[in-house]
Amino acid sequence: MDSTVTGDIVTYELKGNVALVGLNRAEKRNAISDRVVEALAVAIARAEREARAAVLFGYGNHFCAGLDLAEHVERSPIEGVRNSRRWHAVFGGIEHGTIPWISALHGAVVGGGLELAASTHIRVADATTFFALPEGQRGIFVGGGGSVRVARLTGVARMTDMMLTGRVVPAASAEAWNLAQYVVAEGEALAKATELAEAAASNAELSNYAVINALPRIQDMAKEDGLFVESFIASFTATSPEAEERLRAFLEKRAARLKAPGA
Ligand code: 1HE
Repeated sequence: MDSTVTGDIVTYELKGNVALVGLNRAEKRNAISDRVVEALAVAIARAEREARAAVLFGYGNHFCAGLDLAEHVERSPIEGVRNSRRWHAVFGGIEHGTIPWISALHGAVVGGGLELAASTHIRVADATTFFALPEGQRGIFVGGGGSVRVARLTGVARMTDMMLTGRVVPAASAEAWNLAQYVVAEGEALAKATELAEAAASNAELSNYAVINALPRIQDMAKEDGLFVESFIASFTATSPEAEERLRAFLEKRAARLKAPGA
């Protein structure tokens, strides 16, 4: 394994062409301090340069306890705005970068931890995972993109319930709530997320870019605008040299065939 650790608070390893990025502050349940945000930004930039897909996970018993509340207590209103905008910029680098991100979730995925997971493209939750938005209990509001990203995943009604009542959503409900696309047995999220990242990494880079950048934007467009944009992206990706080679490989029977699940 080509492996490097860039810092103690966020770890980085390159396994083949998949970057493994770990939140490594287990003694504080991987709470997101300013240092964690900046270390994440470094790891995201490095993954963009070196990898074709990335996995985000947390060390210890929890994926992430959200915003570091100890730091937040000291902030003035304008510092709070700057902090939130920085989270948006860094998490936006995951959501609208050039490579797919898969998060491996376990234990608490709460507050800003859920906002971070929501910026990844695929979420894999193990059986110990629970989701919550305890901002109301702390006297604050989501500030890491949750009102946009979490609300789009769960729907506004479910997010409103989580925020108003402190409802904790267990792994067993994660797929129905659209908080995770996969639910696996305890301890298996990282392996599953890595397997999915390897699959995504084998796609054409331009197709992955279109999926993670065009698909969410098209959802925000009027129907006719979305169809119009889709045609251009379809033509642009299909006429790339990589697409031509992949299409030829299929026609010449050099490409793997799809298999029915379990076959
Ligand atoms: C923290 C944080 C934190 C733990 N900021 N220090 N997030 C929350 O409201 C969730 C708060 N945390 C918890 O509910 C629990 O810690 C957990 C369910 C995640 C884990 O429980 P447990 O029993 O394993 O750990 P613990 O004993 O509660 O915490 C261990 C240590 O981590 C302890 O510090 P210590 O010095 O006493 O050992 C905790 O204080 C510390 N810790 N969570 C700071 N979040 C951009 S807007 C986003 C807004 C939000 O994210 S609001 C939600 C914040």
